[in-house]
Amino acid sequence: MRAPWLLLPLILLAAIPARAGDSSAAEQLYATHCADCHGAKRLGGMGPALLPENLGRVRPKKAFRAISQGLPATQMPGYADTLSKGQIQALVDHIYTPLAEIPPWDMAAMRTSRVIHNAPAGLPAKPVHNADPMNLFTVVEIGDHHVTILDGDTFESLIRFPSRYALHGGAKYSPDGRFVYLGSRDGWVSMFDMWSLKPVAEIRAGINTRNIAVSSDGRYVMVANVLPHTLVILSARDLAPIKVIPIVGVKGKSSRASAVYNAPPRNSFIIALKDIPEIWEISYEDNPKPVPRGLVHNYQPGQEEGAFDRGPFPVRHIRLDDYLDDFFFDQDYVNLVGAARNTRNGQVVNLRVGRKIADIELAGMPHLGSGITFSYQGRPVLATPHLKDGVISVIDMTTWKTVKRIKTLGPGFFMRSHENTPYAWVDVFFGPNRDVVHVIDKRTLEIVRTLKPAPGKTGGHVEFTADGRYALVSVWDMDGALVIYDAATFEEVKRIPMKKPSGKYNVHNKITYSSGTSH
Ligand code: DHE
Repeated sequence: MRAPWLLLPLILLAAIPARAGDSSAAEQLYATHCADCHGAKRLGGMGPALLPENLGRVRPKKAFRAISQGLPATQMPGYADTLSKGQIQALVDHIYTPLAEIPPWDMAAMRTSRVIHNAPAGLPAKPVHNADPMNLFTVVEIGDHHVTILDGDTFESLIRFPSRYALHGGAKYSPDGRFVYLGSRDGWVSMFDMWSLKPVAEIRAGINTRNIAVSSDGRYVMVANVLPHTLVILSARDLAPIKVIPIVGVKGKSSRASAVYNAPPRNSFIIALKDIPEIWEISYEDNPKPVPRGLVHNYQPGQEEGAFDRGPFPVRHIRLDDYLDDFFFDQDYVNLVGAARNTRNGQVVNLRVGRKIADIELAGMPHLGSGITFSYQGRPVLATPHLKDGVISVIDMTTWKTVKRIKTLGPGFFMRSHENTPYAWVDVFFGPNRDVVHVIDKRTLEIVRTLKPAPGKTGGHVEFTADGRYALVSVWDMDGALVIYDAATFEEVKRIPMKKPSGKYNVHNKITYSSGTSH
């Protein structure tokens, strides 16, 4: 696979005087020192895009340090000897300034970006390794932008390869578990064959992407973008672009996508939107039912042709009374549950009737894909950490009432479990106790153990092996590790050094849509 982001050549030019706030001098500095690798318009090239939307998680101070000192383990050089502090600050200000117009990223741009590494027709008919293909893990290491494919029985790495810059969100698998699809914040989608251990194809489907989803029939990958305001449908066979759907609401306003998920029993993708109070459902069936354009409830039989979106990929708009840019589903994919923008409560939206059916007590925004569902005293419940409070909400999914709020040692990002374990594991991601992981008994909703995988280093994101016997926890540090615990005794079994491992995704748990993990 091509190296993900290379070289920012150091061009020793006479210093251009610039102070913070002097935009034309900053543009000139950018053109001289950065444009070769990061693109003339900051949209990325061999280096990542340098737009506020893409830099969201990098603080300006860190960007200042990166420009001054370079970035270890990459080919980004330091400019402290070439540029003055004022010039570096001017560059920092420049890259945090939004572009005046959202640049287009159309089919032509996508096609130009597409790389076929190994054509699907030439791939082997069976795995080239002896590991159980159903118990493999894709582990994303964001520290140095690599991916490890891990054997879930031996906990040995089968391959470690460079990824695109800043992969984010869950890795998604083809329904048979053979191919893994990875999305990067910069809009790259990469497809990797877990049987031959070879990359298949890559495409840049957006300038800034939220996440991707794969259809249950294994034919399509949908990409949800922030920049531009589009959804993109790709062929899951080789990432050929099929359709770009502009995100424009019933009132004509465009929106950033928040997330896309596959809804298996519905044969559709469900999309949450950031700037318009709507949820979209897009069927990927061959002969989808026509969907009324605009409001779900406002059509009459006999309306003229143009009133219906007859597909393919027709957009069903579900209107809401508040923004809902974060949700997950019940196990039947009938209801979706999410936090409302007002941050005081959550909403339950029933996909059959196409409207909100309940408000729930879900203050504060959980991180997307953070929660799980399980059975508690014979009732289906959902449990989710909150991004801002040290608490887990457990909510009855029949009455939508809170069953319990479990206090933790700090706000968490991810909660995970498995059908074969009575325990749910949740990290504490923020605050002085960010190095601990709690184990909660699903039968009593009590914390029964608090683990500290690496004192002083953030511990987070748990995923189980296919049989639920082992729990894998990340130590989020450049000098980090994947720590494997026996899920029944909580004893450490193995520790594999890794560079800031973030998410890890088990093939079986993902393709069976286990209730203990994200979908
Ligand atoms: Fe994530 C999943 C959004 C910050 C690591 N994150 C997701 C998903 C969304 C999302 C929409 C679901 C994708 C899916 O499953 O396909 N994340 C957001 C945010 O809005 C937020 C709060 C701000 C932002 O920067 O966009 C955010 N996320 C982070 C981080 O700071 C994390 C910890 C580090 C990082 O890589 O940026 C982070 N997000 C993750 C991970 C997943 C994820 C590891 C996949 C979890 C899983 O098990 O499926």
